[in-house]
Amino acid sequence: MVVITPKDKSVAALSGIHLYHGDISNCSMRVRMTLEEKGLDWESHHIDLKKKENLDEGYFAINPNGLVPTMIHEGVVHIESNEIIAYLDEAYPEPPLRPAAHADAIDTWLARAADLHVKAVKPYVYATKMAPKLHKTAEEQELYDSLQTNEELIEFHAKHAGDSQFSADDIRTAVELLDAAFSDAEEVLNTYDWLSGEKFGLADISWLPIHFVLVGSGYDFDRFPKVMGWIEAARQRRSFQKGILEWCQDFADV
Ligand SMILES: N[C@@H](CCC(=O)N[C@@H](CS)C(=O)NCC(=O)O)C(=O)O
Repeated sequence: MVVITPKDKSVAALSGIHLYHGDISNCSMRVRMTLEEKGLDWESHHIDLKKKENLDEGYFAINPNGLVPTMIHEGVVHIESNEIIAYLDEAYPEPPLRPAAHADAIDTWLARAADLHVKAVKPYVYATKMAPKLHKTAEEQELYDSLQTNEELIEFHAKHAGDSQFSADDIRTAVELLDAAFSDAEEVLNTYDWLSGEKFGLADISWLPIHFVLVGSGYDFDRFPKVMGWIEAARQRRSFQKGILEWCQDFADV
């Protein structure tokens, strides 16, 4: 659980579940899916990343990294999507999404998703089909630098601002890491129906949004037939429809 004390103290007065999230954000998708799986009501605070609505002092006063999602649960501010979904599963145990028999493997998938986000998922998305929509002008980058204090994020965003581009090395590294992860997923899916084991769970919720934004960015999944079957099964779930498709029908076309 990653709980923070925001500069904006007014959010402590919010009751219930409030989610600051983005339609195209894979990290937001996993929280929306979990809320749907758990049947929880939540209040939406939508932040349009293509309009750079997160580059706002007011939002940085809630989430110091200026990232979505941020979940406020009874006035307590939670960040980090993979931590938020694990927290929700503990706070609302039904239906269980992290069965004991597969808990370690599920935790490993969640940690891997968190680890690969800035190293692989984000560079791939920002450098491919979505690049023109996510590109920051020099002015937007200047505003970003005035708000952001997280060194990793400053470095990441400087790579695609103004005339800068991600290097071929950045993209190669991203693709290698993603290929390795989906090869491992293919192996798990040779044995089980879901990445989380016999039943749909948090590992699926963590990785389905990654697949969704990568496929929308042009990543080739034909090499992974089990992964493709997994997606077809997942698309039938209400949480996929409500958490992903209702907000973002086609990642590349938004
Ligand atoms: N580790 C964070 C990453 C959050 C993140 O990078 N969110 C993206 C959307 S998926 C975002 O807000 N991007 C805007 C930006 O980088 O300025 C999490 O898992 O919640």
